[in-house]
Amino acid sequence: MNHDFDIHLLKSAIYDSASSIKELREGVQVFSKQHEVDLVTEADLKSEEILINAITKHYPNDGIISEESETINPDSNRTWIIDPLDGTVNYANNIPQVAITLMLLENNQPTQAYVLDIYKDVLYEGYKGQGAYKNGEELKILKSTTMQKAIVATGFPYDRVHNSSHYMKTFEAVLQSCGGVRRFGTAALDVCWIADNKFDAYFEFFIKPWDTLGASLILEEAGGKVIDQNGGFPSLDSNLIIASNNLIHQEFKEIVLSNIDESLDNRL
Ligand code: LIP
Repeated sequence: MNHDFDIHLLKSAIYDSASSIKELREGVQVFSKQHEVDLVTEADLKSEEILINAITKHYPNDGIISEESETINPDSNRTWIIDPLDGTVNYANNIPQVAITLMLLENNQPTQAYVLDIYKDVLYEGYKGQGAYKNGEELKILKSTTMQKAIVATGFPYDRVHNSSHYMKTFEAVLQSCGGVRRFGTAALDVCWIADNKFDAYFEFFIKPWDTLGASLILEEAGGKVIDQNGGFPSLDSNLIIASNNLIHQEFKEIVLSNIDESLDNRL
């Protein structure tokens, strides 16, 4: 990689956030947000503080959208999106599948992204039109698969507690068509792992933009394909993410889109 990107000035902050997340794991206190199963910890808040401070120091006029805070400079045409701790339920239960996402949107287009896999110390990077990288090495999808053999990752939104039936039709259709389903609980890594030749596809309803937008840029730059419920690259308003290694995109997209429960029709 020969270019300098704005996000490079924030690299040390993302590693500082990761260190604080690891340090705060001992004796972690967990709080519920809107839904009882939607959690936040002191580590989410500390990680967010470190990243927001770094962005406002280097790029004071830029916007910031972050999971746990109010939006900063909402009218800027450059907006940083932060997920300070993706996989909070994993973290709270000492399951080492946790990530931080930091990405830049310029005129609503994702242009630069980092996803740091905290416990494996793997940094995924993506730059619009300029490739994807894993710990500095170019990342390309090499795995070849059919839909019948594909390993599909997914997750469920927090309203699953009351509305689980809304998500079963799609889940069952995918279960019947692929080689295996995985639910690892960290959406950014689910998507990056398609780029990293582990998973072949991913779908999830009502996943928040900070969870998957950065990883989606990384995946597309590695040769994959990501769409939302309207068929285009995801945006801040997307309600369904369908991602794949591209080879099975058409088939996978049809399985998901033609098996959406009608209770979701007016919510998508
Ligand atoms: C979580 C995801 C998980 C998904 C949940 C949730 P959090 O993020 O990454 O994979 O299924 O809906 O959004 O809340 O742990 O940062």
